[in-house]
Amino acid sequence: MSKADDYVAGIIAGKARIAAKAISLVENGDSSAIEFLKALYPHTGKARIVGITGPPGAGKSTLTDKLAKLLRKKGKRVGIVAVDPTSPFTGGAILGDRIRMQELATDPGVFIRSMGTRGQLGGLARSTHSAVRVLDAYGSDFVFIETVGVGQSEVDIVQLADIVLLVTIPGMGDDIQVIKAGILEIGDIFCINKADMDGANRLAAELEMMLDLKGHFEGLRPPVVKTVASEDKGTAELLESLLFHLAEDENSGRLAERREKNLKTEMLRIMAKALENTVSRLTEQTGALENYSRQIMQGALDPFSASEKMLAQINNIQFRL
Ligand SMILES: Nc1nc2c(ncn2[C@@H]2O[C@H](COP(=O)(O)OP(=O)(O)OP(=O)(O)O)[C@@H](O)[C@H]2O)c(=O)[nH]1
Ligand SMILES: [Mg+2]
Repeated sequence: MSKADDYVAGIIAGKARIAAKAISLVENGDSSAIEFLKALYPHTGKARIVGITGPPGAGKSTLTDKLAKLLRKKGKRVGIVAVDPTSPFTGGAILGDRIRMQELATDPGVFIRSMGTRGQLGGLARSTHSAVRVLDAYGSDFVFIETVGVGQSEVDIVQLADIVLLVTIPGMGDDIQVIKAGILEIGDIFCINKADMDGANRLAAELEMMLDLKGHFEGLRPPVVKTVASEDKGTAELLESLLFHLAEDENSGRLAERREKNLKTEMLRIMAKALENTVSRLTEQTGALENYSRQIMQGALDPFSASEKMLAQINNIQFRL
């Protein structure tokens, strides 16, 4: 049995240690990971992938913790990937999240993983996609991906998740402006957390009004749900909304449509990455950049023709995570 087969067998047998090791390989960009990811793919697709995004400190982790506990009561297995854009560290724990999710961390039906984005500005960790696939094959019924909603990460999470829960909080002043500028397109469910603070009702009314104005929705109209995550209030209703939305999307075919669309984006990303990797290896190994730039400087060539020549030398595409 190959190493890849060992990983696949361990992951689908629900062995936490092997799943953790597999995610580490993926995080380290180990090219051997591609082998087991290929073999793992047929074992994926069962988990529902839930993106949770919103401003820093909005209560995303607290909400995830509560939703996960409710799902555990229903006998569901839960995977959680917390992406921390500020952390250069990977594999380890984000202390705050671990504290907030301490009880969950000892539950064998829950797998929690924190990932740093390694200095990539915005966006998901490069390996988030693959980590989610591992947790899917591992037997999670739901995989939550928590990201801080800054710039690119919102867009990225839409391209990965089956459903996106957008968390907002009252009292952020012009925050609603941010919502207007495109957030409306991203959330499938709007959660107004910290509803114990002033302004929650007004924020809810404003959101509903903006949804009225938008008028047209590809799937269900996004519900607006108020919660106080720290007191576990409204969280059961939030979960209801989430499950209802997912069921509707599945029945209407929208879930499959969305997954297909996301797959296209993923393939484009894989190919772009592979070409970039192949080009940089080629130019490093052959010193072609130096050669050609010299020729261009001497007036013997132009950058397009030089690039054409270099690309023509590629006979083997090297994939990278
Ligand atoms: N008043 C109030 N505080 C809350 C509520 N939910 C969470 N908190 C508190 O808000 C703080 C931030 O909560 P987190 O769950 O860490 O928020 P987060 O969005 O995951 O934060 P980052 O991951 O750092 O962006 C914690 O101190 C929570 O206890 C709520 O509904 N009301
Ligand atoms: Mg958090």
